[in-house]
Amino acid sequence: MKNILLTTLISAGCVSAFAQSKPNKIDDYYRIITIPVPENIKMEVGGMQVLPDGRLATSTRRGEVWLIGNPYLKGDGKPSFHRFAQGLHEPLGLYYRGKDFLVSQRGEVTRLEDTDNDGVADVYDSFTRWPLSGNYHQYSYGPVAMPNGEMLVTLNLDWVGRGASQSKWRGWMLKLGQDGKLTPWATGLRSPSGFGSYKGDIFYTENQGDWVGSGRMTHLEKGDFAGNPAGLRWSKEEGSPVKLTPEDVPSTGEPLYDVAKKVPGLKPPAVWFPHTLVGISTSDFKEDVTNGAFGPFTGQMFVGDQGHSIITRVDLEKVNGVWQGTVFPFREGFMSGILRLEWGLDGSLFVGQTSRGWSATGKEEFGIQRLVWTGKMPFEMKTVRSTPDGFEITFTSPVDKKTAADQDSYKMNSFTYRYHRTYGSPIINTQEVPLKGIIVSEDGLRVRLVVDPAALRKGYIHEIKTEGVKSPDGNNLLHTTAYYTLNEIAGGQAANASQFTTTVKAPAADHSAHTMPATGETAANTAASAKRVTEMPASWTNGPDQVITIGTVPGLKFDISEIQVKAGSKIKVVFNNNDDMLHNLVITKPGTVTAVGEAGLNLGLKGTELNYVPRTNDVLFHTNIVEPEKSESIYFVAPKQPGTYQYVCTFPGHYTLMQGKLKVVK
Ligand SMILES: [Cu+2]
Repeated sequence: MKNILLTTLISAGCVSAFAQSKPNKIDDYYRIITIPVPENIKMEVGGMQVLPDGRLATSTRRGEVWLIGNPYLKGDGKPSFHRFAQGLHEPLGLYYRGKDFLVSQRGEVTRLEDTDNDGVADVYDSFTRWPLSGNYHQYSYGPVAMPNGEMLVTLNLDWVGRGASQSKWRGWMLKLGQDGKLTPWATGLRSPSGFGSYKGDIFYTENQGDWVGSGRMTHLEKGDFAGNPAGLRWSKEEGSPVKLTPEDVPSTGEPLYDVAKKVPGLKPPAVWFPHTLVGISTSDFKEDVTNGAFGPFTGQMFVGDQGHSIITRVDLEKVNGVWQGTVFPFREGFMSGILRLEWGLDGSLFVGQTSRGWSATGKEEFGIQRLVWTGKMPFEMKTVRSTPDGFEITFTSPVDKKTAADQDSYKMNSFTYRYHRTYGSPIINTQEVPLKGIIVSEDGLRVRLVVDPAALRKGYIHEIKTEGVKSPDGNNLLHTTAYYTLNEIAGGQAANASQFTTTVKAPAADHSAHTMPATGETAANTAASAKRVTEMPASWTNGPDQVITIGTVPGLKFDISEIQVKAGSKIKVVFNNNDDMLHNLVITKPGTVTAVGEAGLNLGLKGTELNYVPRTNDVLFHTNIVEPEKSESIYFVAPKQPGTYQYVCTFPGHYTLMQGKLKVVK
């Protein structure tokens, strides 16, 4: 069940392509190995590092530091667990310096040392500290070491129904010297749990929220402002390299890339992780420095996702001095929410996990797993690169030239998000990117997709689907979607039509009919609105017969699990979203809740526009997506047929947990 769900999620609606393929399972290439944790240890991983002697050190949300022996499960296959420190306040980062550890606590970085060599820390020194407001959302991350010996910490914003910086340097990345001195580096951060260096530059990952339309990864140079203005409150403080003030940042709803043209210092992301299409909450990332021990992706990045329990793959390139590139789905099916990634000494990847009291697709409360390459070459898109007139895809092994030259093997769209104070953003400005020509290389390793340069849009995510491309022995690609964030268009030689392997026939007319059918969709939305009546019908002169209030609570739950109504009675449902993420409320026919939830998952690019409510007769009534701290009321007449109906949140990834029963009685 879980595997089916996740495969569907990753392929984002291309299930049929998978169904026709020969069996080609990710397990054959990348295997997940679970490290067994004794029952009495709550290993909610917040920080993780591999020690030079092969042991794995972790810090946990419960305030402990553990040293795990034999994490590779050699010999008798049993790991050992040794508690090195305890009593810390939610340490979400850990760094081993040879003779001591630095760990983040909420309010400081603490130095831990074992001076009497009994294997337990006896020194707990305050290395550096910062003020706290007491807000639950003031997570503190790091230190993360840079190749030049410098260290970085980041401080999460408070959550007060929106992001806020209630104490100094919240929303900032700071450099941390070996002397404990903190130097502000950049701000605009909201929830920066993943950061570090990539090819010498500093990057961090961000989660959807207010001012953040979708997950993203941003290159942070000194003085950059990454988008959430709460931290700008401190930009006038001594030592701040940031010049912007909160008043400089307009909430217009234009794409961030366009606003950045008018607001110097605002930094567009290097890549977007389209929300629900490739994860919902990006976390740690690691550059592949394994020289091939982890497969064919050396030099690329692997990125964790907390909410969807997946790892994605990011391939960056620098075009005109600006970082940009592609997000690919990579591996799903981890046991809990992924927070930390670390390379093992053998080039495998340790995956530190915690649900953190929220919830994740992987249902366990916590876990440590190791992802191992089996040595078999996965058939994947390896890179996607910008060209003056489109994109060039490189594959990990040669393609079948016939399917690779077939125009129906590909589909391209571009879209973006709003930059505004609101929580999240729908997908906006979706446009098809029609193909003009295809050039398949002689060796079958590269395919150039040529489009009209006017169809390329800077600042937009270009979704590239390659569902029809097969290997010479008839296998499909393991993953058939790439999301390329196009900040700059590469220079070089435009393709000449004489080079085309395939010249695409009748591009616009034929394709637009079955790709993003704006007109058909709109009609369907109007029809669906009968299921969402937000004003009390005029005929209800005595008001509703029953008013039901349903709220949300953290951990993907409604605050009531069962409601009872009389058949045919007039009902008002008040849906209050008290949680800090997006939810809806969808009432379904008996026995259809799973099908409706899965259909919501499979809406792909259309999802946000439809509020993740699939157009099916199984949906009786629904709200739209409701932002945190907002409310929506709907009015309907309860079904005449008694029975157990259900209500569910169809926001992708929520439906397996967010369900309740609507009992209709006579
Ligand atoms: Cu939900």
